[in-house]
Amino acid sequence: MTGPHSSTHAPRSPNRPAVLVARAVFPETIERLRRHFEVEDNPADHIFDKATLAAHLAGKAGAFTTGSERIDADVLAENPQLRVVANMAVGYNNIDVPACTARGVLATNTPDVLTETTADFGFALMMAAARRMAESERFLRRGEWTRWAYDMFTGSDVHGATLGILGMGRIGQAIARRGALGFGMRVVYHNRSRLAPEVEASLRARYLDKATLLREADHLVLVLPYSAQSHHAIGAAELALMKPTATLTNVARGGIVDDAALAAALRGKRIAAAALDVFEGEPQVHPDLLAVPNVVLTPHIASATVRTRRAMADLAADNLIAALTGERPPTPVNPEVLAAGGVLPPR
Ligand code: 8YV
Repeated sequence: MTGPHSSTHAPRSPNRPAVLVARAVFPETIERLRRHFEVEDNPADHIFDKATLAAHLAGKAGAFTTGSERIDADVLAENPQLRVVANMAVGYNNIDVPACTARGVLATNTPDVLTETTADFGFALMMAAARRMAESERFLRRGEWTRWAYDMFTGSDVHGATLGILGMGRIGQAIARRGALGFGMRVVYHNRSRLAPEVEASLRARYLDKATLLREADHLVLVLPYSAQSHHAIGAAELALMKPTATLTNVARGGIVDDAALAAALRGKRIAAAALDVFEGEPQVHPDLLAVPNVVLTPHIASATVRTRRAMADLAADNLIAALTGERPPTPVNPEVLAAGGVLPPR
């Protein structure tokens, strides 16, 4: 939706804004930002703890962040000069947006550019859980495959099954489309707000209350944003409502699922299988999840194609450059800051 729009001939001035690029990113992204800003980058890709992040932000008007940097009220208070936080992610639960807004700091994210890529991966994970791909591959690698058997790694069908989607935003809708149109699935969903009838019709999706969704889904996929409200949206009580043959896939955020409760449900065959790309406290993974066989575990890579990661970096850079050069950033999270005229330094 956006592309790099920088000039190679941007004027150099000692008064150029300073920005921090908090994690290693594409060298081309750094080069582009250097045409506009004094850039402190992090090629060694250190993960900054809170105090170190706050210290590196000293004197910076902008921050290029990822999900691993927490921009909270303390970090903002230590850096009153900060004007823009451009997050290279669609999710922004690492940023205290109300605190940003209160200080006139613009936050931006990278929606749309990762929708289809993330939906591909969510669908692949769901299929992997249903058809026991990771579990059977580990069995083969252990040298345990000595003969065919009629019931070896029998899973459950994806085609024609009921696909349940919790969180029907852009990525949820892209997964629904794959299920309905590609695999003949019956799509049911729950979301804070119900989709317009014509959107429901195009996705062949039926709205259900959350408990009914949990009861009806053969394959439940979580694609909702993380917030205090969605913390442990799937815990022991919710897992108890699911079919014993069901699978659960999470490509949203750690913390939406109670990982300890899920591990217990998988161990007890309360549900058949799960597939997780995100974890509470990642990159740590709950040891009980590592110990159960019927779960596919991937290291938060749903958006990880070369093209999409590049598009995310480009969009985060578009936002940072626009916000600090008097243009309207393409994807603000708190546009009320722009409306209040709060973000831009005097030109
Ligand atoms: C990112 C994501 O890889 O966009 C998001 O919200 O979770 C992933 O695509 C990760 O957050 C890095 O910033």
